[in-house]
Amino acid sequence: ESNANNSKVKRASAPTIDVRSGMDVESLKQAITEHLFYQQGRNIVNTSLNDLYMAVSHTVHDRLLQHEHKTMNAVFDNNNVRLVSYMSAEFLMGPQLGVNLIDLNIMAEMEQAVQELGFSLNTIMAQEEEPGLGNGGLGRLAACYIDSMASQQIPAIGYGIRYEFGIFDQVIRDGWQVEITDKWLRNGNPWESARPELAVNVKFGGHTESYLDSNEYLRYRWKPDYMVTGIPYDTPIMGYKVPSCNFLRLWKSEAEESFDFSSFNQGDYYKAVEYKVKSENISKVLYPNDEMLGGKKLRLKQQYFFVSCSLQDMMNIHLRFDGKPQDFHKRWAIQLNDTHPSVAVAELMRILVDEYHVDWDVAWHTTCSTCSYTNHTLLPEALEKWPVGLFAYLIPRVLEIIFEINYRFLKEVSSRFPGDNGKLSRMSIIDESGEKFVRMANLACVGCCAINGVAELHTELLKQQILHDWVEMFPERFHNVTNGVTPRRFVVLSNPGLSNLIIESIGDKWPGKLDELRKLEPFADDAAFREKFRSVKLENKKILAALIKERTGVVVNPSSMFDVQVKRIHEYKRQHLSVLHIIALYLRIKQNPDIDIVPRTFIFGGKAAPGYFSAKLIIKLINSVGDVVNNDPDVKDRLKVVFFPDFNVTNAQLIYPAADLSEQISTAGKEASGTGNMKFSMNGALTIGTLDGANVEIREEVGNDNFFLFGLTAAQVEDAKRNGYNPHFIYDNNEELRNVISMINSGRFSNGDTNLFKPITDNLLWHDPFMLMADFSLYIACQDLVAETWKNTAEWNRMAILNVARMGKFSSDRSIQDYCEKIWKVKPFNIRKA
Ligand code: F58
Repeated sequence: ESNANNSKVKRASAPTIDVRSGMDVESLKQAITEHLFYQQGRNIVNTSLNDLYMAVSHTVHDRLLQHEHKTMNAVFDNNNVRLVSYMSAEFLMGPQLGVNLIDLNIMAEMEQAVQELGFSLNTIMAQEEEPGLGNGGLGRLAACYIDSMASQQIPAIGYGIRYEFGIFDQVIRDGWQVEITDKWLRNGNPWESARPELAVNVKFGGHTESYLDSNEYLRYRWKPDYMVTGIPYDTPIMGYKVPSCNFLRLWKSEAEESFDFSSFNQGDYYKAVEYKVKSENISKVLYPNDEMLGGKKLRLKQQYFFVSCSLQDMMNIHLRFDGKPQDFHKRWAIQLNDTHPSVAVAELMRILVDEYHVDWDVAWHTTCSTCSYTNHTLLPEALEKWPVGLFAYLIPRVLEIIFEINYRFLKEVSSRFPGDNGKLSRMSIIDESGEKFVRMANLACVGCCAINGVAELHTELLKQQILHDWVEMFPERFHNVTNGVTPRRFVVLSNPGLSNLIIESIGDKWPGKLDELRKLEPFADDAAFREKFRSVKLENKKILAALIKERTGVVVNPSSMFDVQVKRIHEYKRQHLSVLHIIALYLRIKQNPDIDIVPRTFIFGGKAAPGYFSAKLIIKLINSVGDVVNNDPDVKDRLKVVFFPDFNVTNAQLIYPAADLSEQISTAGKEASGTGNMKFSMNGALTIGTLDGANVEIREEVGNDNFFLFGLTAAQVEDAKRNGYNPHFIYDNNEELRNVISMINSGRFSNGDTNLFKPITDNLLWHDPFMLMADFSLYIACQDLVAETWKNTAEWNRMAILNVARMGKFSSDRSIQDYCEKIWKVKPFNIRKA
């Protein structure tokens, strides 16, 4: 009683405290303390670090919800707003607490609040287990884009799958990758809210029937074998220093209740349980393949499940605005992140035609006007196709609709290109060259009003190569939108030292308007500024060095050049080309131990798909070379090789700021864009790279003199292939290359085992599909130039500062503006003015 009275008295004397939305230190402290008690049942004196992390995050989440609520009210009050639906099977979000504090502009207040409670914010932030719901670039791009849409005040929802297990955790045992299940939800997730009242059902299996409706129209209905319920989980996505807050809606699959003990399970308990397991399995795990996709039935179920849930949800929202079903495209612009959600084209047709009885032609116009498709790869083996039989078995009505779309489309092709049977069979949605497949890229190209690549070179190659027929048919559909990354996460949050230095020099507008960084250019010639820049980098390298020691046991020298390649492990990305360079340097030292050589620390990180043998062997090779080089007294610590385990967004945030040299060395024409390349440059690393993906545009922006270019061009790669490329000939004529390969084959890095790395060296000598042999000498020469440049510290830092200053183009804010103008025709919606 007296306590309650006391607190009343207290409140009356401190009227400024607002536990739910106050942004001042006192309100934050009180909110944390209350969450700690009422949600976690703890006091500040007996709290665990995780309970404290939960309380701090709930405190921030409360504030986000206020913004989300206001944004959605303003949007739903306005009948003329077109919303964006970003559909993606992956969202590689990374930790949430830090970015949300930056977006809300309360980092300093929270630091102080937590400190006054006796803790450090960094320790609390380190507690967060990141949602790794993506493989690599494609999933991370989706995360950057929903950040930028909120910051640009574009009303948008990200739609995807709430995988219970995200991308596996990687540990290294005896130099090999071992995969561990990612239990990211084990300690709870304070950022999401389940919305069971918005659940929807998705049909699977069974058969279709025709019937006559009350107007005597012939209609079809789908009698499924079973249904699965999708439960949405929402995570607020705050804009940077603006009041707009969107959300990410991820679907979890559950058994549909009425089916549980329905007639088909009547009295059969085990069958009912089996059905429950089968339903929950759909959103259980993310497929960890970063390029090739096997014809896995569960993967197709995942795709259809989240697409159907999302479209039903979007239709519900549309109808709530009093829209007519056929006006769906006026309410929504859908962006398909690769072909993974491209079944949306057929599913939207099914909803319009079967469920809302819209005429086919009207529905087709609505569908095509709604959907757009982004392609992320030129590698033919990565183009998705599904056996027709699997489609028929899982989603029979959707397949019928695809057949109908295809029939009508092929009629159009033959009338436009009479007699061109080659074109007809290449453009058909159904591949009939052998076993029949549904080609998902073709479905997307038929049913989307816009198709885009992710960098200029990539878009050009798309038009010349895999989508050539489509350009001839629909030239107006093609666009380029060069990728971008969010500077809030990858500079402001990851690199506070650099951010503060930039703010001191040019003010604090740049994180929301990255072109402002141009104002840094004059500072490149200012020796005092260069010195501060160098010292920020050195501090970042010390932090990374400590972490490397902790995670790998290897001691590295922070003043050596940090030469970094972090990305998924793949032959086309050529991590092994960098290994050949390391061995070449090692050989130079062995041949002449007193040689003057620039001290370097080679840092690798990245996951290999669990079934990708060659990629896993490359990881083993990196670790094996490291074991020898790091422990050879002749090297005198001048070279160190580190494989940083479990590369993820959290680790990335510590790695980019500490890099001196960024390795972007894919075979020209193979990397669609790359986005790590942008994150490195923004943090003041220089790039050594090929003319591939967005490297081309990065070099254009930073200037040829501030970029280390080497290697064949995409056109030269194609020419060499056409003219009979002979890697062994190159090997025979290059002594350094021969010595490098012989050293691997001698068993020097494999305890005398001369067979372990044979699959790699044999492949290079006899096939070399990614042309390492062709680029080897050019790469080595370029690396020698890098080393020469490094010796001139002032010059190196001048170049690095110019890289930072010229990265404006690569903010994902610019990419989103491009999508808005070229593709979505959507304008920012200012909720304050609404
Ligand atoms: C990547 N693709 C591209 N796919 O390789 C990269 O060049 C580009 O910058 C990035 O997309 C963003 O546009 C990529 O990450 C995947 O991870 C897929 C996951 C699902 C299976 C197929 C590959």
